[in-house]
Amino acid sequence: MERITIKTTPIDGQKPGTSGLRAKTRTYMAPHYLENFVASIWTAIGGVEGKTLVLGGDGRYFNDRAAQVILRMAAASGAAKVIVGQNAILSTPAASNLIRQRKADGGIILSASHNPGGIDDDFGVKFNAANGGPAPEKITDAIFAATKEIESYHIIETQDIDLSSTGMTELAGMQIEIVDPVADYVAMMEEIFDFKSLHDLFKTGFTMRFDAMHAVTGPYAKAIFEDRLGAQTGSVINATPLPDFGKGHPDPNPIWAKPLVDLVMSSDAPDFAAASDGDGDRNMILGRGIYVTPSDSLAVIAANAHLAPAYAEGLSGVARSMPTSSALDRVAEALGIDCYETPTGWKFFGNLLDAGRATLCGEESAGTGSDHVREKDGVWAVLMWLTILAKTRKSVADILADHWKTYGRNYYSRHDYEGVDKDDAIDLMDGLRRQLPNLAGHSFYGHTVAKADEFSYLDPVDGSEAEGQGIRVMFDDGARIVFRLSGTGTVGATLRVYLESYTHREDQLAWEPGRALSNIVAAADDIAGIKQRTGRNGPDVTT
Ligand code: VG1
Ligand code: CO
Repeated sequence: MERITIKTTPIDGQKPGTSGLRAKTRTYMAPHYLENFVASIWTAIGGVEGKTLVLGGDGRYFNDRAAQVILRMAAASGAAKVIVGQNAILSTPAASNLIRQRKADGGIILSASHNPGGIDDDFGVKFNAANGGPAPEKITDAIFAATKEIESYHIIETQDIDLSSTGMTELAGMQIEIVDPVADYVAMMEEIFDFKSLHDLFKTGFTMRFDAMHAVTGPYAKAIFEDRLGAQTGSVINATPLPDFGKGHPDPNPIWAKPLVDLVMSSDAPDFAAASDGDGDRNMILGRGIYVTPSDSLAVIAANAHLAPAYAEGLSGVARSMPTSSALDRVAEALGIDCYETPTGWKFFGNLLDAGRATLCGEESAGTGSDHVREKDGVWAVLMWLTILAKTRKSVADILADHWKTYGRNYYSRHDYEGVDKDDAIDLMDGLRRQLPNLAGHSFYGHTVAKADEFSYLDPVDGSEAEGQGIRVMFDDGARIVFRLSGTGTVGATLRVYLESYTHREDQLAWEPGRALSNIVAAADDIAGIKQRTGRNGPDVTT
């Protein structure tokens, strides 16, 4: 066993995006790519000497190899200890929990989340700080700066460490603690929720289907829903994590989890269904005959959070990403609490959660979470819904209908144009930017623009600023269009168009979303010239 120093040169484009650095797996496997990035993380956080880190990932192709490299690099740079999930597996929320529980100095999560996995698909690495949350921009900027200057890195030359059973081991003086990836997480959920009342719900014959999409949540979901709460064996499907997610796209939405949506729309529908993504931080909620949009799910959870023991005393405040619908704002108003609007990406919620300004937060992209960790948490969101169902004994459809009656309804849809030429996408955004000063007062299909701007965020806790976070066109009737480019893709550009309209008229609460949004969709194309600039006739993915 020998500590060696390897000479290297900077690699272009190692800029962390919305959630870590994502790239094609083959890119990550190329000489020095992973090592350069990891060494740059060490540099950005002032080295790892004497520090304790958490390490784990969603089990996708190359997860196991990357974990070995990172352990050898941590040991070579003097880390005191790494706490690693068995077989290098940890869901993202479980990793966040471990960092906090063990008071670690930070952690590395190996995941490209909802992106497909496999040698020809995507891989990713993300650094989380000591609060358990994704590194804020101050740190990700420092990581990127370090990738541009790196000249060498240190690594131990050794055999692979056996990570297949729990316990303690050691590498060149660094302790390695291999932990059960599920146990601590289940213990935390038992503290937040009333498992007995959820168990009682299943005893009534309540049926559920959870699709783990061959990703990381399978073992977590089986342990909680089937083993602890008494859901029928087989309620959790696609429960075995696979390196290529069974060649699926582990993104819980009506496109990629279509079989589950088809099931709830059929005569065999269970009472409740849900799915999670590659790394276990996203969720999709379904009831018999109904798909719950993530923005509505967030609002319903906020309105009913007090039903779960951990939130019985109420919420200090709530937060949502800017493109998320304002359904949450209406709940916050009724509760008399603050509602913060942040840029896309969980890293912007960390300060609000740490400062106790927000208890609950969420994004339109199927992410919901609370201050129990510093990541969004798919299984937690499902338990929140089960709690609401257990305490109210209403159906998912009735819960939504009642919610809309009380607060009005924000119709919502997101249109994604994937693999767009990068320059075309940049031109489209520039074109929008140029129109901003002149849009107010113009009418499109009966909706008049009240205000148009480019969103920027001033963090109320540390005063940091984030600019260029999406173009917003707001109409005087509560409708809104947001345009932004994705920061998680690995090829070309993805244009995201977020569409929203609002009604409180009782005769309009049960429309098809397509009908409620058709004018807004047409307005978006008129304003941005999507068809003309991208050559696309319609979105690739609609959620
Ligand atoms: C997307 C979502 C964003 C989410 C991010 C990471 O980012 O829009 O809301 O936080 O993915 O989620 P973007 O930049 O592609 O729009 V995950 O589950 O992929 O960690
Ligand atoms: Co994810």
